[in-house]
Amino acid sequence: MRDHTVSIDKSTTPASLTFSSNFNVAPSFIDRHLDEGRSDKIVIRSVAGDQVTYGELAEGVNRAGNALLGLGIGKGERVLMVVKDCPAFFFVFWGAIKAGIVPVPLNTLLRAKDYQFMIEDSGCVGLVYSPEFAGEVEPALEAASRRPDQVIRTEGDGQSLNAIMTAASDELEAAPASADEDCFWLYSSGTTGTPKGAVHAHRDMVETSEHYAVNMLGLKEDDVGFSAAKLFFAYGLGNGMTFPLWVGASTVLLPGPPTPDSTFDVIEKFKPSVYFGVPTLYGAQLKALESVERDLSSLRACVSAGEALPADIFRRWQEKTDTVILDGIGSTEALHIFISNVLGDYKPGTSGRVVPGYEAKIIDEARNEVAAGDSGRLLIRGGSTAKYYWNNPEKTAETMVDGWLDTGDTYIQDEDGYFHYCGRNDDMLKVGGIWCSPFEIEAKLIEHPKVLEAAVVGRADDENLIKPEAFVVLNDASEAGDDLSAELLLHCKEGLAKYKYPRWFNFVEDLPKTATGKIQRFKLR
Ligand code: 3UK
Repeated sequence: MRDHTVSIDKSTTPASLTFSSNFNVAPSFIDRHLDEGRSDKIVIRSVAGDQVTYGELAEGVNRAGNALLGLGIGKGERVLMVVKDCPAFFFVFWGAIKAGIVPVPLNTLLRAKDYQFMIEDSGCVGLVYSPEFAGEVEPALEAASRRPDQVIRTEGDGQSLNAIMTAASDELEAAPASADEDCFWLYSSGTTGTPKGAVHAHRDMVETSEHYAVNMLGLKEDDVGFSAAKLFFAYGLGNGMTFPLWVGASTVLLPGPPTPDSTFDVIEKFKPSVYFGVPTLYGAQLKALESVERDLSSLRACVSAGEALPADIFRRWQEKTDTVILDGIGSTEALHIFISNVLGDYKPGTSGRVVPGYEAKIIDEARNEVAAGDSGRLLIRGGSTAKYYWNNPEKTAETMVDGWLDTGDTYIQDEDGYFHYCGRNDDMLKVGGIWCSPFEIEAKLIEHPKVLEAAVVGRADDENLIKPEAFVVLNDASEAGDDLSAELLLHCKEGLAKYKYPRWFNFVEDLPKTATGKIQRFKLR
């Protein structure tokens, strides 16, 4: 086999993937398209007006890789990315990988305190950010106990990545690597509130693209993908970047926040064939469709992930748009969806069946597999799962056992093989598809001088989607009331990522606790 190639035998299900011994994944997703005659095909369209062809993409990737090397960033060193959905995201991510550097895309909705942790934890040598996020990134750099050698904005005045790329060479050899070597990281906040860097290998994006995008979604060269979930999420990274790139298709980018209006505008203007959303957004879109007509006729399939899709949202969306929403469960650690519904085989209200290429088992407390119809912990195994958590051997040992990944979710598999979601094994919440730690919200509430104690739990709203609810013990109970609720709400909104504020406040006299003083959140739910 030549260098940097993967051969795919589709005569079996799952397809079997064989990687060349020298395998850097960038040429398979980027340079291959030049050989296959797609140089002039547009791969990226953006609401901001950008259009990028496969030829321009390959050139931008080489320039960005050379720019990072020129800044002195070496093989295996990390570059954090706080970059909006735009062509630069593609250039930096793939340029780094091609150059043997490890890109680490970060959630752009976070606050300075979160970035500070990641700057310190990752030991990154570089940080690239969109100027829009300076307000949170710069204070994080100030506060951090170590500063990356190279901090650079994607664009704007002075020394920007853009300017360095223009001066850099447009030729770059892919750095030697192997299918199982570290390639990129994604931070996950699951299980406990502290983010953990999930380290992914070069093979992982090939595995998800082939097993999920090609085999389950039937994604093809003439598809146009649109992901409301941003590229920095594993979900968005696949939907909006790796999947379209894998099959030679194209993608539409929305740099701003995904709202019913902004997403409908994209669908009407760019006519995507596959749309990727999250339950909360589908719910909001349905609400909006009660009062406006929108043309969604370009869609052949819709996908939902991040949290369970209520069957009622599935049904109403099908009624309104005549398309089905394929719910699937994925995770940052698995990189993408491993149990899913598919066109022609779906059961609303379930996560579907195992994606060929993955194995799943549900186990009890004694780690024995449970019978169909019984609930237990969901473990999965497959070629795309993270190798380990950076700097966190305890969590690695807890979560990744004998090649199996513990999802932290409780599931029941029914007689027909469909998986039914039954909640988390921990107190973590998914809000709008994004992790939300009750501990973090509680800590914020306790910072307020009038608050003595606080507990946060998930509560289903009128669409059956989980949102944070706060139970608060005050220093002076007589201050309880709507004014104080409003004050606490403002306090939370100012200090936490936007989606994390409690939607309900309850003032209580005390909190249910164990003998050792641990809050019993399950009693409040
Ligand atoms: C929950 C779901 C029920 C579940 C993700 C698709 O969400 C993604 O990754 P995260 O690391 O969270 C993983 C956790 O989220 N979850 C996700 N999807 C569903 N629960 N039904 C679902 N359909 O608790 C899981 O353990 O943020 C989703 C692709 C890639 C992803 N990273």
